[in-house]
Amino acid sequence: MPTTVVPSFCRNCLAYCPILVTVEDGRAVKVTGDPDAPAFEGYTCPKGRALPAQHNDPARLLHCLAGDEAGAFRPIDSGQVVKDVARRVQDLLARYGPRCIAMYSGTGPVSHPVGAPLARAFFRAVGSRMMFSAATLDKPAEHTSVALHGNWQAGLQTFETSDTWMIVGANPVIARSNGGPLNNPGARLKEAVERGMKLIVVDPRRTETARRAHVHLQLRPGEDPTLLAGIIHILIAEELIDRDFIARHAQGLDALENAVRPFTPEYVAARAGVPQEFLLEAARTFGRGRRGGVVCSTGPSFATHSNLSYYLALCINTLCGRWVRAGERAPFPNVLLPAFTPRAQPWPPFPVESDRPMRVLGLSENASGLPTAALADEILLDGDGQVRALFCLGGNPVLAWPDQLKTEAALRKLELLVVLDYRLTATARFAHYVVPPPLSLELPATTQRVESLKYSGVSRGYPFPWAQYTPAVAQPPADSDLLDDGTFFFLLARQMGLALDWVNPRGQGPNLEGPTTTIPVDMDRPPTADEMVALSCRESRIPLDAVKAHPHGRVFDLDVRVEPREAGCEARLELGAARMMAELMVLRNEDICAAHAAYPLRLICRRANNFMNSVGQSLSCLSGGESLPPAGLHPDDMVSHGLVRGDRLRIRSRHGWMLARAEPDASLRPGIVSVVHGFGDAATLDTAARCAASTSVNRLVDLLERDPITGIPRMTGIPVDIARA
Ligand SMILES: Nc1nc2c(c(=O)[nH]1)N[C@H]1C(S)=C(S)[C@@H](COP(=O)(O)OP(=O)(O)OC[C@H]3O[C@@H](n4cnc5c(=O)[nH]c(N)nc54)[C@H](O)[C@@H]3O)O[C@H]1N2
Ligand SMILES: Nc1nc2c(c(=O)[nH]1)N[C@H]1C(S)=C(S)[C@@H](COP(=O)(O)OP(=O)(O)OC[C@H]3O[C@@H](n4cnc5c(=O)[nH]c(N)nc54)[C@H](O)[C@@H]3O)O[C@H]1N2
Ligand code: SF4
Ligand SMILES: [Mo]
Repeated sequence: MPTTVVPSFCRNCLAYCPILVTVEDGRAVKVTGDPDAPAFEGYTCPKGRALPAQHNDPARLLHCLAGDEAGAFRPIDSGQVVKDVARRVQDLLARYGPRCIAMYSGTGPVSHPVGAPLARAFFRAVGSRMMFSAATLDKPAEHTSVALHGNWQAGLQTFETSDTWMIVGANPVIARSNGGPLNNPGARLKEAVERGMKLIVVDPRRTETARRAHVHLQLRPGEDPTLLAGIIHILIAEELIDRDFIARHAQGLDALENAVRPFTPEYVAARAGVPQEFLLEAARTFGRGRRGGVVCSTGPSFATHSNLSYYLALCINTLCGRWVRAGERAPFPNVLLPAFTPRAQPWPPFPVESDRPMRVLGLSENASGLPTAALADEILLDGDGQVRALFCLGGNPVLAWPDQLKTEAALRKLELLVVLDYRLTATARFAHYVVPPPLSLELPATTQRVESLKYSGVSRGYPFPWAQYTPAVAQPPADSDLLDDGTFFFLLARQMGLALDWVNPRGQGPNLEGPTTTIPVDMDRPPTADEMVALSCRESRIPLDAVKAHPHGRVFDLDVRVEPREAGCEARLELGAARMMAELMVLRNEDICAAHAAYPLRLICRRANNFMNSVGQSLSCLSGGESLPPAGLHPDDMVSHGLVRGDRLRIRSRHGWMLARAEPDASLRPGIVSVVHGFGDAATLDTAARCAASTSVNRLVDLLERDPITGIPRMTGIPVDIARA
């Protein structure tokens, strides 16, 4: 077969960069950026370029596996897996009812987003609400803050059109994350600064992003809510707020003003550990700017008071009136999502907690969904409603959930664990069945998933009408027996005699852009992956065929204008949510001098350019064969601990310990250890795995300090000590 070069896009992370794939005999052999894709300029990162290595990885699973009690696996036909799992699920349902069947979906579905709707449909069909996801260990406050504050239907002013921008605990240059542009973020940031944008970055590390900042607030980890309250104090005191916007669209200013009164610049600067003049400069720069936004990511999400940090960030946007107004071009007009009418009006707040409690940890189903932090305990606690079967859809709980040893105990206790993954991951090693899917380049996809990021928080996705479709460009390996995630759940449902329906998301919580439609799925034969893509785009603004006509993707010529507030709309953004005002008081009264003599350093996490969470460490082209995660330390801390670059380091928290590789990093605030998350293996299996297991940062994380609404544990600013191992 000849060699061809075909356009596609990378689905490793939610930037979905356009790529060119060189295909030989149906196999992907090379990936480069696609210079013909508008807006991305041929940009890719090492993970994208490693797609062929991932697809051709000798460790890739080509057949389903069945595990036995001793932890050994044997290949098994996919049809047999479907029959076995169906029988076991039916038996559990008959004995314990639907609540005993749960799902955890991780970041894997980013690579194949149209599988998840059928997984959810399966759960609806069996009557179980027990659908958990990585989103509640990631940025659950994106949802709770919107529930408490409300959201703006037309969206936040965009990075592209702003003259100030504040990024709190994100590093978009490396993570293509919330906070910055997705299309070649390094170049976009450089351009923005050159055209005069004043960037404000809040991060304990002078990151690749912070290097472009006008003001970098290199705060103590976890002091984000203090710092944001301080900024609000200054904005109000110096009258840098948009009183006209507030009067028309918000309420609760007096309560907020009172609650932030004790957060004086002196107090905040001392507590957060930043120079007072930097704090004042940041607030004034943002307040005096014409357009801009404050956005948060994992930094403040992993700290305590995460809902409050995100809430205060929304309050700053509202105080400064940074929401898109009537007559302006709508920043997120939907291309492959259905058309809607963006209006210059709020979606009102909604209840942040439901009256559906978990059995454990005092948590409930909440605006961010079901708290994954509670799932291990839900499995471990005997009794009515106990979770006994888990479907793990593209996730790696052993490395991603807090308290690794508890996670492993829970997975071991399950009566049925089905892991849908392409490798025998740390988690899959506990499975009764492992079902490998075709990989991304072997499946069709669209960029719709990135558009729907705006349904999680504010300012996410492409703020321009970009869309692309890719067919499958490579073939699954010869003689493989793979099931994509959607087909697996379809076959399982059919085997159990269930009918599925397809529902596409239309918004966040009760705030919908339009009515959701339910499409019955033809249960006679499994839909092909392309038919699933078509279902997801059934009501798209631009028909899928029109997007397919541009194989390199296209910025569509959509000029959707924001409509004014509707007559009769009473909705207001809430600046003084009682729960948040009370939490500000708690924050102010915290004993910040509480000593941690035995644990003098603070652990923070970060992403690395070569890995997507736990994916990539096993590919030598990305890891360089290194199995220990890098742990950055300020050079002074290296010296005082007698460490040199490359030393094996033992990091200990009150909960556990891990091994890492010491790296001097002058960009860090002194007193901090910055570890890349996602390394490791299962700790309670064989000896070989046990050595690797000690490199997971979740050995150090426990559930004692957790958010009262979302349950997300403290994963940054963890008191630790270090020693050479
Ligand atoms: N201490 C600490 N804990 C953390 C974090 C941290 O920084 N520190 N980060 C948190 C965050 S932000 C997140 S999002 C979570 C991550 O939580 P998870 O999503 O549970 O972990 P990942 O490592 O991203 O696992 C993704 C899995 O999907 C698989 N996969 C990839 N493509 C496909 C596909 O097409 N189909 C299927 N079925 N599987 C696929 C991969 O092989 C991989 O095993 O961890 C959280 N936990
Ligand atoms: N290359 C790469 N890209 C990824 C991923 C990956 O693993 N690798 N993972 C994807 C996923 S699942 C997610 S959720 C996103 C996450 O995207 P981001 O949230 O941008 O993740 P990071 O790059 O780790 O940036 C978090 C920053 O928070 C800082 N930080 C730590 N503690 C604190 C604190 O207490 N306060 C403040 N203000 N900052 C703090 C860290 O120093 C770090 O620079 O990235 C996605 N993209
Ligand atoms: S940033 Fe890297 S991993 Fe993410 S889509 Fe682009 S090439 Fe792929
Ligand atoms: Mo994440």
